[in-house]
Amino acid sequence: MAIADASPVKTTCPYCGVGCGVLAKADAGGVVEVRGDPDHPANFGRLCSKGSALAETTGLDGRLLYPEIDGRRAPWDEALDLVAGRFSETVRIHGPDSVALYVSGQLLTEDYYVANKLMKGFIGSANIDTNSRLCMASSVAGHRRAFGADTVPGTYADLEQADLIVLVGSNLAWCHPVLYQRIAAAREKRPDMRVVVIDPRRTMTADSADLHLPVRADGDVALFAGLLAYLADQGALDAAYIERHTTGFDAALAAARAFGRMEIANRTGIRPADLDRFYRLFAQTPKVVTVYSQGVNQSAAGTDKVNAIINCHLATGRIGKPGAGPFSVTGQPNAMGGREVGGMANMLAAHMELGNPLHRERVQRFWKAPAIADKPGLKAVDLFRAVADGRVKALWIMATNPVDSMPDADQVRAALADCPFVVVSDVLAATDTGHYADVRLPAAAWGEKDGTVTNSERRISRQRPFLPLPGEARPDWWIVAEVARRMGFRSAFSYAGPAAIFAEHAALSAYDNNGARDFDIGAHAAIGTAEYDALTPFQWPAPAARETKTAQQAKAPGDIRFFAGGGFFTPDRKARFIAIAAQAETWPQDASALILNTGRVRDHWHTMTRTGKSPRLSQHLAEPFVEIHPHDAARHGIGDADIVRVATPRGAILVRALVTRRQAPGSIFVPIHWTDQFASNARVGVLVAPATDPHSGQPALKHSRATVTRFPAQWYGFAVLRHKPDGIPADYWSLARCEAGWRVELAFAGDRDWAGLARGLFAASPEAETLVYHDEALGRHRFACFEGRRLAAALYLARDAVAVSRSWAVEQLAADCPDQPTRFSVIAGRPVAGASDRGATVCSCFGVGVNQIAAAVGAGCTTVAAVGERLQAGTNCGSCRAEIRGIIDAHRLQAAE
Ligand SMILES: Nc1nc2c(c(=O)[nH]1)N[C@H]1C(S)=C(S)[C@@H](COP(=O)(O)OP(=O)(O)OC[C@H]3O[C@@H](n4cnc5c(=O)[nH]c(N)nc54)[C@H](O)[C@@H]3O)O[C@H]1N2
Ligand SMILES: Nc1nc2c(c(=O)[nH]1)N[C@H]1C(S)=C(S)[C@@H](COP(=O)(O)OP(=O)(O)OC[C@H]3O[C@@H](n4cnc5c(=O)[nH]c(N)nc54)[C@H](O)[C@@H]3O)O[C@H]1N2
Ligand code: SF4
Ligand SMILES: [Mo]
Repeated sequence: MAIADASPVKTTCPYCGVGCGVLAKADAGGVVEVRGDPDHPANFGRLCSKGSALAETTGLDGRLLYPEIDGRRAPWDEALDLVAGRFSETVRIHGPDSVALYVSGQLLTEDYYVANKLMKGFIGSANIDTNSRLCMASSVAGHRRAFGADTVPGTYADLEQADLIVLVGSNLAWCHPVLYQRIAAAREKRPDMRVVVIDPRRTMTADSADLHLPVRADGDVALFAGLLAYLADQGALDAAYIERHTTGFDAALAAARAFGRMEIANRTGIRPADLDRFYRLFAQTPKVVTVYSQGVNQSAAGTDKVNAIINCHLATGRIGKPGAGPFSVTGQPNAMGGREVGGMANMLAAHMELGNPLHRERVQRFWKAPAIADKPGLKAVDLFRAVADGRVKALWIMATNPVDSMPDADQVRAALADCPFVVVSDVLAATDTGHYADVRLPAAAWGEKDGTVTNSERRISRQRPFLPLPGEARPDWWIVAEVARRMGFRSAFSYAGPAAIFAEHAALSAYDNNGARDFDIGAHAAIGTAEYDALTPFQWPAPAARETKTAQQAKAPGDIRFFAGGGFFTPDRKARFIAIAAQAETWPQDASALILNTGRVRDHWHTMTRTGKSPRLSQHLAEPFVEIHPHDAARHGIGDADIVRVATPRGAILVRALVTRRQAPGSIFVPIHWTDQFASNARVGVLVAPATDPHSGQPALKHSRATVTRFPAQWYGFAVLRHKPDGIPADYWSLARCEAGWRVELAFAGDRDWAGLARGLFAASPEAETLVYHDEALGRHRFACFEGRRLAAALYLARDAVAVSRSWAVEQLAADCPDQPTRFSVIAGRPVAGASDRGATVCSCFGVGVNQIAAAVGAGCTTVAAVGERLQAGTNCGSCRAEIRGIIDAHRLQAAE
């Protein structure tokens, strides 16, 4: 993948909050190449599987290229006038709180800034919330409780300098893979470094840890309360730090002690010996970083979990020091930028407080705004409730797909269907949310858009375009500004480009600041277009030279960490310990129900609007599934690869069973990625209750109660198709991109007209030749359709799971089939585990399958490096190394048996 001639553009990966630098370019024919930017301090050239496959996601198939009103193409002027008119009219008749924006951590900072400004300063309501509410609102609330501001104290380098890394509710190997790789590289250099993973599931991240604590769902508060008490008992506190820089320690310790050993054992479900091992390790290791993510945030006790963790770091003074601190890693590429512009319903711009009249007055003065929101707006779950009951009458959704990603997702869908006016800005024409839009606005996508993002370590990087704007797509900031201007706010939204917006944002961060607020990038307040275009990644704070007073004074020059020497953003400049009482366990005690945990897989991103376009990324896990422990599977009569109905009082979905001991008994895991665009019925949001954390309003997306039953499938099917099928008449189906087309899994509760089904799916041309094979006795039907020398489509049906190798079948779409023997071999199907069958993809960079790796291991490759040498697997992005190690270990176990 050499990028030669034309110099590539330095930009940033649009996926996770690691914020890796990417070198990208497109040739004259539009062929895109990407690789890691060796100069970017987040990744130093590394990329994960998703980042490496970015070039496969920039095609225009499925893009929304023109504005649409009620499904018909409309000129921009008409669409913008309509949106501005309806919003203005609704505000005039029903007041500012009758309209709302629902935005996203995938907007650029400039887009986000303009949307927030329009809503809070010009419409005069704080009804702007974001999918970040589902993502890290609990971390924000926890930071603000403890530090007085939403400050992430540490940096990525701390992960390499630490002697102990504790990963809480974080599947770093899959979700922040480049950070995981940085840790893995540091461990190779310093084998004494320890990693502890606290997660109910045995994830790929847990596989490579020194200690995995399979905590019971939401046992984290008890676990860290136990740690605080242990630290006090063992004399492992930093009394000087507590005394000088904090308040509330005694109350926090008393609350922690109130849990007691028994209670902690019950709530965590962890063996006391393992807990002690972890507590001892933590107490004895000064350089410890605790990384946490959605297993912490997405909980009814999310904010308490965050503060339970921070309490332990404050108590040991392990914060803001090299190799030590609590570290909330953010999910989306610009979650942090959204926090900086104050894009949530309870925040104000530039880390100012909506509840503080001085701050409100200051922001209004700076914006020269006619109004300023004077109370918090509705948080995501409440926002959609207000849409449902008619309080919100006009809603504009940008860069997020709430019909899939919200809890109680069918209620969200119904609310949108009933809402008088829905606008959706998206890059794709068909999404589950866009379906309910009155107006669809085509946004610029990654590679086309131009602006900045902030990663998890407060580093601001440019996203730069290397592709032209297709069709009539426009940047999100432009769309918002045009609507604002048409609502009558002309001068405040007359930006020449993103540089002007960024400069205004930087100026506001420094306005009346003087070190009183953490977020200060005043050094860039006068930035011009040329400097903006040349801007290299930098971390905040970056105050203008004259402002390096007060709070910054405590720091050594160039020190980019916070709080090692105190200087918190509370009125007394001290951190606050939070006394956390045990919450009553309120789960319904339905013995047959299992805890439903939800989350991510390695190679897909959220609702698959981008990764679903990549053949490589779609091969790792090609179907929606439920992970279930063998005991629970047996108890409910479920076998591996059965279709399972997972149900809660809110709804039911159909997914494939993946029976595995990685899942703890009593709980199941379903990934979040499959939407109505890719599966018959697998939107897990439909099942999840809209319970929220009382402090942050973040929904408890990892903890519902669900039942499982085997779906009584009589027939199973598998198809490969050159063309995307248009409507699939099966009780269960799921669709995935592959190299030369699409692959489809199917299941049926009863008999069908199989020939008719094949005809419908194939939609073949009249010249096509179809071969057919029936075996009534064995219960098999097979159809293969050829156009010229190529296979156009094949369908395999069986009474049991179809035993045809998926990787082999997918390859046949691209193979040459000139004569009857090769055509009959397609109909015959290569059985699973056949000699040259690659098996399910493990390494998506080089398309290496599980069977190939197993064969290499069998032939003597006993290390990940040796497998890499032979097959290349794991040698590019490294995201699959944990899986390769798993295959080696399994082989070793087998050999020992
Ligand atoms: N491949 C991939 N990477 C991504 C994304 C993606 O879609 N795909 N999305 C990005 C985004 S926006 C985000 S927010 C991050 C999320 O990154 P992560 O938070 O790492 O991912 P999740 O899979 O949501 O959840 C993490 C883990 O929390 C565990 N967990 C569940 N309940 C509990 C509990 O009570 N206690 C503890 N300790 N753990 C629990 C789950 O078992 C799961 O393994 O990933 C980012 N990176
Ligand atoms: N049950 C359960 N639910 C969850 C989670 C969970 O763990 N469990 N995780 C939650 C979390 S942490 C998150 S972050 C959310 C993510 O959930 P969503 O934000 O709903 O998911 P995405 O697929 O990222 O949606 C982004 C949308 O924006 C579009 N888009 C992409 N780029 C642009 C752009 O530049 N401009 C515009 N206008 N549109 C663009 C995409 O096509 C897509 O439709 O899901 C949340 N929901
Ligand atoms: S870790 Fe992967 S997904 Fe995240 S920013 Fe880096 S390349 Fe992109
Ligand atoms: Mo997220």
